[in-house]
Amino acid sequence: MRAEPLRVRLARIPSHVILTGAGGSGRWNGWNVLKPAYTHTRGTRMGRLIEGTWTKDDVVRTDAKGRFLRSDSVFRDWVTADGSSGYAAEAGRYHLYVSLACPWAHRTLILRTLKGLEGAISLSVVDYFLGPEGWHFSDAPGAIPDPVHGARLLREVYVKARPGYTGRVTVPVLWDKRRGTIVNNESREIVRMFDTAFDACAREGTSFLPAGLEAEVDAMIDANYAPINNGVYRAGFARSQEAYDEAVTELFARLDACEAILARQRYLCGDRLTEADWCLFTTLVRFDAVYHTHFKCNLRRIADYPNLGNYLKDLYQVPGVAETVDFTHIKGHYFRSHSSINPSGIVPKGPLLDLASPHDRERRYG
Ligand SMILES: N[C@@H](CCC(=O)N[C@@H](CS)C(=O)NCC(=O)O)C(=O)O
Repeated sequence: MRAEPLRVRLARIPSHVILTGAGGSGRWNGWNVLKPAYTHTRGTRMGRLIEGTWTKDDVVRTDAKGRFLRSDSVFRDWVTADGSSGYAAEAGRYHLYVSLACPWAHRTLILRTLKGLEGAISLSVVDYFLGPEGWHFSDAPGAIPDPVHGARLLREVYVKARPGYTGRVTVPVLWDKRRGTIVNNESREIVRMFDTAFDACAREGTSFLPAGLEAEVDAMIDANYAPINNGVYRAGFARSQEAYDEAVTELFARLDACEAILARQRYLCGDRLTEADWCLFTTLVRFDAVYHTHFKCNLRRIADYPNLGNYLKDLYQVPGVAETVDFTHIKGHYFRSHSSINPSGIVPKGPLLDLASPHDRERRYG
């Protein structure tokens, strides 16, 4: 059979199909332009540093099966109470860079607040829009410029720490003003440092790593990481149906498991709030507003789970926490920055959330 002319084939394309280039091969393939954009889109464009130079020619990384791949954080030094690591926990020495949109950075902000470290560890908040230049500072509501370097872009901070740096420019970042470098840019480790190393500078004596429970807390953080915290990204940035299906199935299986744990006890590791709760919280609080629609994690909402839904409110209502949750930054970031997922950039008005309304956790578990 003779192939139809391209003009005829184009005329039959349904209006919801977005035309893009000829796909990744670089060779002309007439049929490629007829595919819906999502089957071969090059994905959300992101920049990164290569040997200290910014490159915009980067996309979300996936494996051969279209599964989202997250890069490991590069700066992994530790602040310790006694300074034996070369980084002593001292008031006024460290600066924290966060985005209010980012669930990883949000963890560190919560620990800084709950430990009462605001006076000891200074703070910058990037603008919520993550564009081709990476994270930037602005005077938008909620953003806090960089008092340490007066940087316009977060990548300047990375290059100051390591002029030949190759890698992603991510938040959170813990900067050492004394040694002039980044100590650490991995949220879970910064959470642990704030929780355990800074007691001499902390206003609050609360610990989120109760003695004897360390292994359980770590195991819980591990168990939730791949299916839930990273799972929403694995679903949202999947580049194949198979990869998406796998991520969503694992995500909801683990949410169901957490629902069962929370049917037995108030918090993930028993009757004490731990780092494991805060590591889960920052994903849960974004879930119904963003991940459910934007990342297609839509088997259920958190509000549909009796225990997880009430637990989310319980954590949100811990004094100081609600003030760290900024839905303008959260929704603005995801819906405006990921142009391959939401090309219009329109930020939805809803859903209406009632995280401040009464919950049943205290009554049930005291
Ligand atoms: N494993 C890191 C992940 C940090 C991360 O990926 N942050 C995102 C924001 S949610 C980021 O800054 N992305 C910018 C980029 O990758 O270019 C952590 O837990 O701190």
